[in-house]
Amino acid sequence: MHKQILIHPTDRVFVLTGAGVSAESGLATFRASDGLWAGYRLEDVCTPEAWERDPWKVWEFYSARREAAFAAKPNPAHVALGELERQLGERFFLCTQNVDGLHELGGSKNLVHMHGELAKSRCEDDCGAAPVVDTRVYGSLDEVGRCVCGARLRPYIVFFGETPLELGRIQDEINRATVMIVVGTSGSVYPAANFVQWARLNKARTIYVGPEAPLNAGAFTVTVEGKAGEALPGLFAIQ
Ligand code: BV8
Ligand code: ZN
Repeated sequence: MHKQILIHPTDRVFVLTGAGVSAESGLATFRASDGLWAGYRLEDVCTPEAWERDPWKVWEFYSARREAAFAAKPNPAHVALGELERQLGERFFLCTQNVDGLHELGGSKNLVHMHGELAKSRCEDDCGAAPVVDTRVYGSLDEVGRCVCGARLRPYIVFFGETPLELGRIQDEINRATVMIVVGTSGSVYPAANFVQWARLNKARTIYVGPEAPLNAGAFTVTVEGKAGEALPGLFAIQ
């Protein structure tokens, strides 16, 4: 059991999560040896060039991700974060890099998916139509749905080289946060890996939770070593 983290009545908590928070739900992370990138090169499935070059390869990868994510269950890490939000109300904000829906299933309500969501698709021509809920697991390119404008649907995913979603809202929430808790992310992708630096500039307490040190470990004042599903329940003492 780790030393508890005190959350004071004036604290505003910003939580950033990565693939590690879904690891105990059985979903592969990216950089583990048997991780997602082990089977695919990110250049082949998660860049605009990859989409132009071979849209089926992209849909094959994200259809497999949908299949896995929709069969997964939230784990105690998701539930603990849902509970923390219930206790803190609007003093809590969750930003996830994950595209699965496990935070919502774990009880989180006030969150943003800065890199998109598996359960949605969007127009490949960015015609202005809103993303659509789409949970289909496609078997071939000609099965892939069409936008109202007739263009092909692409995954509602932020590819490398594309701008993450809701950065304005994220920036506001970081500026207001007095505590930043980062859970289960290697700190290898930007701008998410910079959030902890922004929090430090605002004199926030910065806490990392995970089994191994992230690349940006030096930016954290407190490190809670362990799996999220074991370390998060009971970690926070709300004053
Ligand atoms: C942008 C899609 C401009 C959905 C993803 C050179 C230098 C610096 C930056 C760049 C550069 N060249 C290019 C860039 C920018 C680039 C980037 O950062 N590249 C990297 C490779 C260097 N970034 C971008 O292109 C981004 N856009 O920069 O636009 C801009 C910038 C600012 C403002 C406006 C415009 C867009 C990046 C988005 C790419 N899409 N996902 C999907 O397929 O899922 S990224 C994807 O990988 C994730 O979403 C996540 O963000 C990222 C990292 O993955 P992690 O979540 O950290 O997972 P990982 O496997 O790496 O680590 C798992 C961790 O869990 C480990 O630490 C492990 O210890 C831990 N763990 C394991 N088990 C557990 C656990 N923790 C807890 N409990 C456990 N049980
Ligand atoms: Zn369209």
